[in-house]
Amino acid sequence: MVCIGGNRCMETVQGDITLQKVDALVNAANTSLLGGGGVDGAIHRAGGPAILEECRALNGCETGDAKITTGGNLFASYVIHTVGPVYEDGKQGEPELLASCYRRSLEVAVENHIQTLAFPAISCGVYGYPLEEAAQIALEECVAFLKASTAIRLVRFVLFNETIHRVFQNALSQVTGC
Ligand code: AR6
Repeated sequence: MVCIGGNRCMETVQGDITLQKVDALVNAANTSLLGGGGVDGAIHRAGGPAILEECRALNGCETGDAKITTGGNLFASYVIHTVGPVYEDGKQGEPELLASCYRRSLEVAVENHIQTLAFPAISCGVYGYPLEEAAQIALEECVAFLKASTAIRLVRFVLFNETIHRVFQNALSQVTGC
């Protein structure tokens, strides 16, 4: 775990995001917000139909933006749904859009008085973002946010397998110098 300014911490763990005991989970959704596979499917399955019902009222979400629902049956009280970019060649605005997912998710968290949250590796599954680049962007954006704001106490990255976990762990050390 790496802490910034004494009380804002970041960590990487390997595991299933749906089991995390934090205030909010971030979901790697699609623009319809009506569910899908991967982490999106897992969150909707674990949280139950209340999440989808709330999502229907949100009118979708643009790539790079984030919207919030409650957490249904999850331990987490909220789910922040963000939409990562589909990776093409890295020259279609993908880095800015991916950074925006993390920033907007953290902004929505602060607006809703959320203090602890868990992120998956947004865009690193079906959307095909190269892992090292995605991890660097994710960590840089979150570190910058925690340096500028005291509202969030914990950002946990929950990575589904050992390879992705190692990449995010290295990026955390590199970005923070710890
Ligand atoms: N906990 C943590 N990470 C997970 C879990 C889980 N339970 N399940 C999968 N992952 P993806 P994307 C990891 O494909 O690339 C959906 O259909 C997975 O190993 O879920 O942003 C949406 O509806 C990978 O590292 O999201 C969209 O259509 C990471 O989560 C599309 O996929 C993200 O993989 C979004 O694609």
